[in-house]
This record gives sequence, C-alpha cells and structure tokens, in this order.
Amino acid sequence: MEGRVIKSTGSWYRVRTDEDLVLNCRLRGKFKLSGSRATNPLAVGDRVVLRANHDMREGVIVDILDRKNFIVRKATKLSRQTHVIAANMDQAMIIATLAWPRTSTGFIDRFLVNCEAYSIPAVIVFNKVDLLQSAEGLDALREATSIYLQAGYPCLQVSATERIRLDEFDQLLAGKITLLAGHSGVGKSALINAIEPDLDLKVQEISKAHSKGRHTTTFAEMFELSNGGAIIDTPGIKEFGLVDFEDWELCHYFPEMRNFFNLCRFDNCTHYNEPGCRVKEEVEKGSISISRYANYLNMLPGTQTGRS
Ligand SMILES: Nc1nc2c(ncn2[C@@H]2O[C@H](COP(=O)(O)OP(=O)(O)O)[C@@H](O)[C@H]2O)c(=O)[nH]1
Ligand SMILES: [Mg+2]
Ligand SMILES: [Zn+2]
Repeated sequence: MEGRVIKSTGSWYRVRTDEDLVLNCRLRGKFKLSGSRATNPLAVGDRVVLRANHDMREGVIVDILDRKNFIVRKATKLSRQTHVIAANMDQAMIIATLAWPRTSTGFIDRFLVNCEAYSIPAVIVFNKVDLLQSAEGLDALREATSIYLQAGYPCLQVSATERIRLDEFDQLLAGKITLLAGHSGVGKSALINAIEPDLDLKVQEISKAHSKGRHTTTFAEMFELSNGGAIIDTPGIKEFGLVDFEDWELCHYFPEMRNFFNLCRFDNCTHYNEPGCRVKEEVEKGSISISRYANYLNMLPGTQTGRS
C-alpha cells in the first residue's frame, strides 16, 4: 500500500493510505537515506510504501517515494545536519497582518525568496482586514496588496472573525497541500477553524498572542481539510532555512526582476550600484516596487550581517 505521512513523532508515523485508512507505522529496521544530512528520515507530506498488520491499524513503512520538494532547517545553528520540516507541498501560504501584529515586508519577502528557491508557489493572505476599515487602514492594505500583485503573487484579503472572503480562502486550499506560515498572532488557527470548525484549534487570546518562544514543537503538523486539501502548520518555525546563494543569484528569486537582470551591463550585476543596471532603472520607473527592491538589498549576502 502507499500513503502519506500526516503526523510524525520521530519514532511513530501516522499514515493515511490511498485507500483512506489511517495507520500508525514504524520504519522498517535501520532506515537511512543514503547521502542525506537529515536527522529525520521522514516528515509530514512524505509519500511512503507500507505493509499493514493484520489488524489494519498498524503497519511498517518499507520505502519512501521521491519527494517533489521539501523544506529543511538546520538541526542546530552551527550544525551541517538538517531537519526536514515537510515534503511534497503544492503551495506555501503566508498569513500577514498589517496591524495587531504588523507583519513587515522584510519578513514577507524573505519568505517569498525561500519559496522561490524551493520552487514552491506562494500566495499571500492578509488577515484581520476588519481592523483596517479606516482611510489609512484601507490605504495600507491597498498598497501592500499592490506590491505583491505587481511582483506576481496571488493575494487575498480576509477576516477570520468577520468571515470576509472565507469562501475564496477555502477555494485556495481545496485539493492542495499548503504550507502555512506567519507570525504568531496573525490568525492562522482562527482562519483554519473558520473553514474547518471540527478541528477546533486553539486560538490564542490576543494578550498572549505576541509573546514569543511559547512553541517548542519541532515537528510540523498536518491538518486535513474536508475540501480535500491539507495544511501543514509549522509551530515555532518562523523561517525555513534560507538557502545559500551568491549575490548575483538573489535576483533569480524575485520574479519581477527576471525579465530585466539579463539586460544589465554586467553579467554579474548585483543591482546595487553598478552602472548600466536595468533593474535599478525599472525601480525608478516604478515597474519594480521600491519596497521589494529595498528588501532585496537587505537580503544580499554581502550586505547582510550574521550570515556565514
Ligand atoms: N479582529 C480580528 N481578530 C482576529 C482575526 N483572526 C484572528 N484574530 C484574533 O487574533 C488572535 C490570534 O489568533 P490565532 O488564530 O491564535 O493566531 P495564530 O498564532 O496565527 O494561530 C486571536 O485573539 C484571534 O481572535 C480577524 O480576522 N480579525
Ligand atoms: Mg495558532
Ligand atoms: Zn543590475
């Protein structure tokens, strides 16, 4: 039988088979991915081959199928070993709020760069739009949305509590495996509950929502939805490991720069202050947003502190 890992504790794996059975499984014997630096051989989202016990409640995983994609983070800060967070995602969704709490564009852009680097299509959902009904609030929402639409990312404005555009939110998730990201307190749990009340996820009181470091879970959780989709929540994992790249490569991960970076005077242009830079010209013309460009500069390895 084949199936998908929907929960992992490190020693036990819950697998939903293609026949729609749910089995608790162990890995067969010594199971190591050859050449892998991963501390965990399997993660949620992995497709596996298993053998069910007679009771059809437990089984043994005998093989892992090739991954379409996967995301990792370093096992520890200095370690070369990695921890696989999740595999086989169809898309990644960042939940952002412009207030209570405010998600910075820097955070959004770093997330999007990671998605591009891992070739995972990304969508941006602005939640709590009910709190942005003043003129300034609506302006901020319009501006943020236009920045990301211009860069080529689908955007949706929703409210979990006021049930605004939740049908579209549900449609975005239907039939797909979606990696969910976003700061604590932006309403991830509230949004999932709003479309799938039976899950009854814990929604934090707003006073506690901002305190950091509450989550220590290291394993991502998968929530299956009745629309045929599934959400992978990564508690405590704010950013997945930034892939290593060279200065000149970063622009490859900004879709709106892709039409232009070949037109710069220098092949190895980093679009910082080189003469004849077409990307900078487009920023001046307005076809590349200043906000995205500023965050691009911040992310250039050469200009960023704390990167090795
Ligand atoms: N006004 C408003 N509050 C919301 C909305 N969505 C969530 N919240 C509140 O924001 C807080 C954090 O929500 P929660 O789902 O726990 O955030 P999570 O940490 O991202 O899972 C809770 O107090 C929610 O009631 C929304 O659309 N509008
Ligand atoms: Mg939550
Ligand atoms: Zn350039």
